[in-house]
Amino acid sequence: MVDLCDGHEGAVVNDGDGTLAEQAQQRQFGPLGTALVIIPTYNEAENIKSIVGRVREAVPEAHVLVADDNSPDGTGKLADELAAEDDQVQVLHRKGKEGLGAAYLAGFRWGIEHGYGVLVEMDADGSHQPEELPRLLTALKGADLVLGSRWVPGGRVVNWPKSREFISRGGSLYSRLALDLPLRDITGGYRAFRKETLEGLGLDEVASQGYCFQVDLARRAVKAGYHVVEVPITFVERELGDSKMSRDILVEALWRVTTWGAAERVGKVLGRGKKA
Ligand SMILES: Nc1nc2c(ncn2[C@@H]2O[C@H](COP(=O)(O)OP(=O)(O)O)[C@@H](O)[C@H]2O)c(=O)[nH]1
Ligand SMILES: [Mg+2]
Repeated sequence: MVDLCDGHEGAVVNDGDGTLAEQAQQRQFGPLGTALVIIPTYNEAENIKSIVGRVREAVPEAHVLVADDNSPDGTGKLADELAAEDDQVQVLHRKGKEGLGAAYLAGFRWGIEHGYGVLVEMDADGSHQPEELPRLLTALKGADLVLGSRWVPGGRVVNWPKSREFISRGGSLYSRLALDLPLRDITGGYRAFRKETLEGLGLDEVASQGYCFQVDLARRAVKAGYHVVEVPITFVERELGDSKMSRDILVEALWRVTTWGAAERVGKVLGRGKKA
């Protein structure tokens, strides 16, 4: 058996001069509670059984919450069947398609209310390999938030069209520069949060719907001073079902990131003015 719990090997703290890593070493991190893996779904009937099975096998102590937006293809019903057979699988049925961000927010709230100590984000389509989750959870022992990262050394993508890689790399680079974030993969959606971290992010004010939801949470975590670690992952493009990525989602991301970046710069200039 491959030991995936191989300490902090491969974990990267992208803070330039190492200050944050040093501070984190001096900090005591509390024990991790039970993990809840939240899987948002919209039309993932072909993938749901496989992904839930893989999570249960890779991390048997973790629980799974499928957050389904009333998928017309019956994903919610299939998830109910899995939940009926397994006490560690639950389903959150939502009224209709409201976007990835809203599904995760509902899942986080459900998980916190039900006493989970770690909340994990994972796509349903197999792009985020459950077999890599132990490495994320191990890194979380010494961090507030762990990002599965395609764009740190050791991270990679498999079967992704060049166009998607370009958009993803560009999105992370633009977010990194516009928002001054010391992170490489800012748009990725394979993450593990401590409950306390989520509670400190002001989730009630998060309005982002699509993929910029991920940028929004990363930005809030860094600004709040949380210790964020990136762990390399191998992202595998889906083989079954369709991507929900759309032009609207990209436009929302570009618009919001630009607005946040501009607001921060104005804030800094005004702050400087006040001190002078
Ligand atoms: N509940 C819910 N899940 C969604 C929604 N949009 C996307 N997802 C899920 O979010 C995950 C990532 O979406 P995907 O289409 O694979 O995006 P891509 O990997 O960027 O092409 C998948 O598990 C989708 O089923 C939504 O509006 N609601
Ligand atoms: Mg996908």
